[in-house]
Amino acid sequence: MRIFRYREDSRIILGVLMEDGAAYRLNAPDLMTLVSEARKAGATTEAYVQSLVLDLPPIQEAAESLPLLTPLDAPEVWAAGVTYQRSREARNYEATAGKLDASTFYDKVYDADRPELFMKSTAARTVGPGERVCLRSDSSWQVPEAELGLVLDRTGAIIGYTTGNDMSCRDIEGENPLYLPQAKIYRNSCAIGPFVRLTGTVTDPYNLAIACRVYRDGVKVVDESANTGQLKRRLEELVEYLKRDNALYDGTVLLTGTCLVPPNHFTLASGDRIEIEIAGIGTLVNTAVYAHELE
Ligand code: DO4
Ligand code: MG
Repeated sequence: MRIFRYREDSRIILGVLMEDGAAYRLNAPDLMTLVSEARKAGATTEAYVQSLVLDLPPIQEAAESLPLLTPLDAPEVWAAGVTYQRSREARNYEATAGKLDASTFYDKVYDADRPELFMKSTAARTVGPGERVCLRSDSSWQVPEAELGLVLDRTGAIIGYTTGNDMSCRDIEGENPLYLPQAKIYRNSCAIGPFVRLTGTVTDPYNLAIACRVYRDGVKVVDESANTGQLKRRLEELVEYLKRDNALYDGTVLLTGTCLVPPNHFTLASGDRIEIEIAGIGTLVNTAVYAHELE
């Protein structure tokens, strides 16, 4: 059961895509309102949504063909880093100019109890499906990072899963880890959506195929795939550290780190089409452009 939003004329409509492929409009303003209405009714969100659509006619169009938006306005997007061996190798490469015998703080954080967590984005910097993600004008080594996103409520409960893109500048981070915020946070540097799959309908979040493809002038130039089974940490462990002495807001998204890094020679170019697919969760498609091209 997947929650989404789409635009109809000037209105934003909340919808649900059921396991049988039928989609319905929901009479609620947003996902977190649904969650709180379900709690008040003493039901799971899944059961509550099921009861809402019981006598409704399905939407005529396929959900994927609607003008989809971010599935929620996440007030904050946080991200975990170096949670997969693949990410550890990539960070070591960019930080040591390929001298992979050097042990780095990336090795340390991979094995440490405390995970790397950082603030990734705010609602204003986060875009949805079909929108443009941005490239920095002062970086020449930029990549998408395909990540499983957790949608959290204010207590840290995992409400559902979404697809995320943690756009990153490998040269800026590689030059000095203190530049991480600049390598990670800038205009349109984060994309999420189009769906939030409700937690109760995901059998095993540690067994999701994840793929990242980049097309340039219609030609596939990146084609990487992996599985969330390679995640070094438990999801609850990441949430527990995020919550610690912190305030969480309903609808916070936590990206869980990337297991897919394009080959080291690759950098994104303006006009590239980025597709990130997580099996059963959804495919997020964005085009990369320089920030000045948004005007
Ligand atoms: O250490 C920097 C960030 C790593 C990251 O974003 C990831 O592993 O996904
Ligand atoms: Mg990342």
